[in-house]
Amino acid sequence: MKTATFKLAAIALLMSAGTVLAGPGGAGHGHGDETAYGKPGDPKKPARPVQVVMTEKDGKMSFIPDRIEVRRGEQVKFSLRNNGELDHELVLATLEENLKHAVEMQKNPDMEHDDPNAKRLAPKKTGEIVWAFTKVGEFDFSCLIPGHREAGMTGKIIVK
Ligand SMILES: [Cu+2]
Repeated sequence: MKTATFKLAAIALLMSAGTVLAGPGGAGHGHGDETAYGKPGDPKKPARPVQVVMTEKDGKMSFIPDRIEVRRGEQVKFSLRNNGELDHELVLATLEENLKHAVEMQKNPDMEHDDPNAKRLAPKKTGEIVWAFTKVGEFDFSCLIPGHREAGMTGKIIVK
């Protein structure tokens, strides 16, 4: 019951704040889904598998690993696993976008993501993100649930 209510609230929020919260490149506006940090991957094409584990220990939260190097043009399949006791998410973006998004999340902590660059997982659950890194640069992945990034849940992707 509770979850359903949250979901409805999240949907209502997403609808009312569409422009602010639109996903990568404002998905569905006709220019592909190319973003400053690449684009959603094609599951039919080969991808380098990368395991990322979400953990909590002694009040610290983290991603293991928290630094991933990628070659430009490489497609990566992130296999995510939440080993913690709380919900966690991985949101892939530029650092600037993630910091902005974190502020939105503080206002709407129950906001849920259904974007190709993000995945939220309940404890002990697994999930996947397939992403094509088409641009060189340093990018961010963070858990934007309020307090989690601050507790250490953030990492870097370096595309060379
Ligand atoms: Cu988290």
